[in-house]
Amino acid sequence: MRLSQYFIPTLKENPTEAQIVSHRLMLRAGMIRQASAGIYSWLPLGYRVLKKIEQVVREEQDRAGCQEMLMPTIQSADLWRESGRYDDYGPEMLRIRDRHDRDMLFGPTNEEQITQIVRDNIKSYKDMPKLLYHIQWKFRDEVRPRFGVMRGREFLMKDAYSFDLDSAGARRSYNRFFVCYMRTFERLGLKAVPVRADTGPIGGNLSHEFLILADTGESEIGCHADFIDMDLRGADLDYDNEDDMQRTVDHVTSLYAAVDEQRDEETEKSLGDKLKVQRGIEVGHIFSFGTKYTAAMGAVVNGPDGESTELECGSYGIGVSRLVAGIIEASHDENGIIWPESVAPFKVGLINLKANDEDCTSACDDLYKRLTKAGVEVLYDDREGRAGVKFADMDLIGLPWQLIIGPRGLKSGVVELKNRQSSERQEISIDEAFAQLAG
Ligand code: 5CA
Repeated sequence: MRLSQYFIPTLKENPTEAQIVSHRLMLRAGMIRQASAGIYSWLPLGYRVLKKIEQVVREEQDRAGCQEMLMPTIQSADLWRESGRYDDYGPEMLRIRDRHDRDMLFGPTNEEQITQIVRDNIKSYKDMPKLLYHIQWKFRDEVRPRFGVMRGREFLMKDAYSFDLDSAGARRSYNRFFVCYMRTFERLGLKAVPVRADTGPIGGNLSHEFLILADTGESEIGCHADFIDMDLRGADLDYDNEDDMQRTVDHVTSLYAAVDEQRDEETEKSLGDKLKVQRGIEVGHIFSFGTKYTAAMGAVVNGPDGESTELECGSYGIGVSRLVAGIIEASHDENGIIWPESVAPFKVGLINLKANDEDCTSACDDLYKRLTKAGVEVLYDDREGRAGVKFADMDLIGLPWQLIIGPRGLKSGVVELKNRQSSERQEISIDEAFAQLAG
């Protein structure tokens, strides 16, 4: 993509309405614009990141054996009357009436919708278990939408649902998502701490929140220092081995982690210098709630003994749009965003230091074409203008690599490759730069 043609309305000044760094940087880098309170448009750069995160989340759901589908944003109120949540949900639910005077709503979550689908289409124990998910916009009329997409009213969520024949099966599904979440957040370059949690309006008896550590987080957590060093990505986790998974989950949950009023003074004292107290952002939440919805809505299957059996369920959410802000909170410096490579909107920012110099421009154009052809995503700053502005913009946007090409270097056959994260700079030949980035 040529920057001269890209729609990326960057801002030099800090917008006054933004109280936290991710909100400031998302506005300044031209990623989002507010449409109304807690509702945002995603501009091209922001949308690329949103899609990248969505894709990592999707790949890890698929790997865990969960099947993607898509349910609507608008749901019927009658469905929610069946579960009893139409009245319970209160003013957070956006209620709509259609032209036939039927009560509808913009879904804040989809337990009822998926339970209806399973109830109407699965009749036998032989079709169990089922793990299903979708990635869809939600609406919650939050009292205080704030911090940009961190706490929006409209937001993108991955929500998955598990259906099992019995509680042992439900526990296996829960473990599977637990492990899947550890892997997902690791791939996104985040340290996420699983914390035992309240189930709130979703209900149930077993629940964990996943929090990433950031000073601007809305919750205070106390946790064992081992969470900070834990690395599950390299672990050879095998979803087919239930015992392995239970071991992993047991190990992780045996370490102390508690949030806000659930923190325990005595345990924290006993941890000594192993205790980490930090603020956190909730990026995921998993629940096991037994037959709460299936019983209310009559979702049963014929069991092996011919008896009808209520299904045991769980639901598993990840805040996809919140993660865009969460990753920035966890990864930035005074100059701007530092994207982990797995979700960066482009891998490389190619800076032409002298766009009115024919040789320099032809070298840049050439390399841009070669890299693009090799499948490398490049944002090419081909604008005329001052080098300082280009450096500042590129640092603000935060692509993992900057490739800086100027007439002086070219004379001696070198270009500069800068790593945004480490600020390390290398002077190398064009071919070496190409090999490093395309390799
Ligand atoms: N049905 C369950 C799980 S599928 C559920 O709705 N869980 S939740 O309420 O905890 O939401 C799941 C995730 O969505 C949260 O962990 C959070 O990351 C994200 N989320 C919730 N509310 C908002 C919001 N107002 N803005 C942005 N993200 C949100």
